[in-house]
Amino acid sequence: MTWWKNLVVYQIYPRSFQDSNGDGIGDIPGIIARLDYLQKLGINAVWLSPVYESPNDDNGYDISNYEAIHPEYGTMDDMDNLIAEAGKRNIRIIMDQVVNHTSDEHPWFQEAIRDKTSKYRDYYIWRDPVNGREPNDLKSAFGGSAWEYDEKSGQYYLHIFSRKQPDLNWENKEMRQDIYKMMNFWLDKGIGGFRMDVIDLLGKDPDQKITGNGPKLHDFLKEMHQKTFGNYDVMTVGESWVLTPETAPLFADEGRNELNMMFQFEHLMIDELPETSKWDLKKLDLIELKQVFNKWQTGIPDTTWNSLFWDNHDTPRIVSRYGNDKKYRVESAKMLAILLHLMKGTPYIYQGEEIGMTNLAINHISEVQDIESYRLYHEKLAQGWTEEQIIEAINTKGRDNARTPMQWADSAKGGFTTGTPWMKVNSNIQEINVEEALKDENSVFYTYQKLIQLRKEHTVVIDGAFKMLLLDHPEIFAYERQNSDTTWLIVANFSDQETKLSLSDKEQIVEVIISNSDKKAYNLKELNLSPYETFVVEK
Ligand code: TEU
Ligand code: CA
Repeated sequence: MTWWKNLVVYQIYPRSFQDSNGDGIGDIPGIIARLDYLQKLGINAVWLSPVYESPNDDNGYDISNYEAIHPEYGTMDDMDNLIAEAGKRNIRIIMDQVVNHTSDEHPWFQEAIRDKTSKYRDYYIWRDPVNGREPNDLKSAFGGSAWEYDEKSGQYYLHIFSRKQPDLNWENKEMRQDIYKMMNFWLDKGIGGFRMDVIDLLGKDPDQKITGNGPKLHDFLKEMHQKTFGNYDVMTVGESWVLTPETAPLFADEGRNELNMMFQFEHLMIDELPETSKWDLKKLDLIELKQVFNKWQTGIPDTTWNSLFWDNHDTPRIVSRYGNDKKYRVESAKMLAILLHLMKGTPYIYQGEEIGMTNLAINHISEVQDIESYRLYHEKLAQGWTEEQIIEAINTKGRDNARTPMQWADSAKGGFTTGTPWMKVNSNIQEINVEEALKDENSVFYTYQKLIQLRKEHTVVIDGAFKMLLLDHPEIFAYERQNSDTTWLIVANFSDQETKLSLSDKEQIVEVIISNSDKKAYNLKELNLSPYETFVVEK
């Protein structure tokens, strides 16, 4: 079954979606209360970021009990209720699965650290010191060494993320069986599938300093498929920051019996200087962006399915990043939506993207919530960056940009919570909020709604071949989708300047399928596009 090719997924970051009890923290009853809104938008699956028990060192990506709901988010009954209520609205719940690491407060790790001879010791990755120091120079994704010393046993444990996120040892068979059992616990609840966190790290060989795509990775994924989701009609999507068109099919090609699709991030890494980090900024080059999409749309086998996304809980808001969040916020947000949703693959919308929510501007480190930005701040200060430079980097690329409370009404109190929100609310809430968006038939919301509808009504959106046009044009992003009976042309002026263009030798008037202008038709011979103007027509 490939039902997941036909739908659009909506990602919920529960902490910031909807609070129901006034503690300022989003929760599961809050999500249930907003299901009608999601149904109106038209999505048919929700990817729910972690709601499990967690000390929240990394906002839930550090799990201390995989089979319990964090009391902040509600109870297991609430969760069952969410699955059922969503099901009534034809929405399936995709659970976030973090199986590369647990929290250091997980009972397995607690046992492992308490008793060196416990069977749980080997559920994690321990090494003796080398010359009185860390076993090697592997770095944590959040800065500093990936090895943490445990005084009591005189050994180091591995943590690719924070030291409160010890890596699981996938070489240990019993550990793997325990994880599979836990995954089946969720599958038996009738969930719609899994989003697998940092899935490429499972086969790591830390002694060789191999983290991503290690030698046993695909054996583990095949085993996981066979023991868990392979036995259910669910969808799976894996996350990998180092994916290439060559490695994607290894995870997601139809015959592989591993995952259904992968998240790759190449299109979101081209505004940084090559071989540096996400904090070293570079201006977006549209031609480069088009090359990346072209590569992923045409450079992988037909049997490997793409996922499509601009935003998630780790990345800045796309309208602030590749669009224009000031004068042309609405136009550019619609442009970005149209360009992405009509490519080949399953689109994902991150909460708030559908109303064009923007980045957050902070002035001071005390306003930062995210562990990654917090660690960065101290690391860069030590390296001699000025405070201003760091705050600017955080405002541009920090993860908090995506994590501000959902803007439901013209004040947080009117929508997200009746209490004090757990994190800063964006100051543009009066102008950008769901209530306003629903009232305005020209809002970004209705463009997303229509795109979702088009996918349901026109197979060309799902199975049409992709052909990039005008690859070397510095302002235009244009492509075609074509199947046996239909050809769609998608054209965007990806710039804040007026742009003239001709796409036909003769007069050719074509009717609009969707656009961000009020024109009903376009003459392909003579196009005069205003900033960010985007249209789709049948040829
Ligand atoms: O993210 C994977 C990951 O590699 C991130 O650290 C990413 O590099 C960073 O967010 C970019 O700024 C996943 C989750 O999506 C993220 O929220 C978690 O922090 C991380 O795994 C650890 O579980
Ligand atoms: Ca709450």
